Amino acid sequence: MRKEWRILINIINKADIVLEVVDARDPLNTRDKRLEKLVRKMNKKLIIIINKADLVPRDVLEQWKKILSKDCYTIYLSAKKRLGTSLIWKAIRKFSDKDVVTVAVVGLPNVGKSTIINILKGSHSVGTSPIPGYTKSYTILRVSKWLKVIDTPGVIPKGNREELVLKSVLRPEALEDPIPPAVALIERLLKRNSRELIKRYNLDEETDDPYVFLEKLARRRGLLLKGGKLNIEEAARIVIRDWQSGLIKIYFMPSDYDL
Ligand SMILES: Nc1nc2c(ncn2[C@@H]2O[C@H](COP(=O)(O)OP(=O)(O)OP(=O)(O)O)[C@@H](O)[C@H]2O)c(=O)[nH]1
Ligand SMILES: [Mg+2]
Repeated sequence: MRKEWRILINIINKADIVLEVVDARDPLNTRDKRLEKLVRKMNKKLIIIINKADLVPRDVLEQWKKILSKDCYTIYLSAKKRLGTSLIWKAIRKFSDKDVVTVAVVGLPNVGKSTIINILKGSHSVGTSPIPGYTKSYTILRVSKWLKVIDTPGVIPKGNREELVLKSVLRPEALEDPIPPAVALIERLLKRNSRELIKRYNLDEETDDPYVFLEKLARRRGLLLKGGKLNIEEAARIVIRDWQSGLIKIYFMPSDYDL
């Protein structure tokens, strides 16, 4: 068993309730069923928080909530914009009336776990960052008379590099060659909403070819290597970074999946 996994089991053991945070732009792709199975096996209450709701229209959030609610109690909110965050307190109280409740906040890197912890605490107590993998250790915080929360490092799910980039868990700098994962990401984004992607980068015309897209972006931004060749790698990193930090206003819907 991996060391991180063993530590996580220890943390979950300390908790009465586990909050799994997922990204509203792609909840299915950013939930971790292995983690959910573990929580259930350990007989802990699980609540799913669909975070970053500010990046997705309400009717789509409702659709996702309906789907995830089949598996467990689900709420959606925006930690960054502080919208719907009182729902967390209500959800926790719904599942425990202990004098002091301990809650572990878990999920993939970059979904907003630490931002949620800070919202509950009401101050900037733990570090947050658009770069995935920021939180490296566990922090237990007393956020109110009756509530203790535990911030945790993101769990890296199973998957190849392309899949991990799509899930926003692998920073572009960690990739030796960012082009294949960027191509997989761009292909998916173009399929979902090519107009939005073209608009975001001010490109002159539509394309459904991710390589052509990267070339156009490199040209548009004047990304050149010595000798004048286009710096496609840098263009690839830009798209990955922008997706991970929420600058690309594209989201996925249940209808994009075979459910
Ligand atoms: N748009 C938007 N961005 C958010 C929201 N919540 C968090 N973020 C941003 O998402 C990025 C990651 O947030 P963190 O709270 O550091 O995420 P984390 O899950 O703790 O990440 P790791 O520590 O890497 O596991 C930061 O740039 C946050 O500002 C939200 O509700 N909406
Ligand atoms: Mg964190």
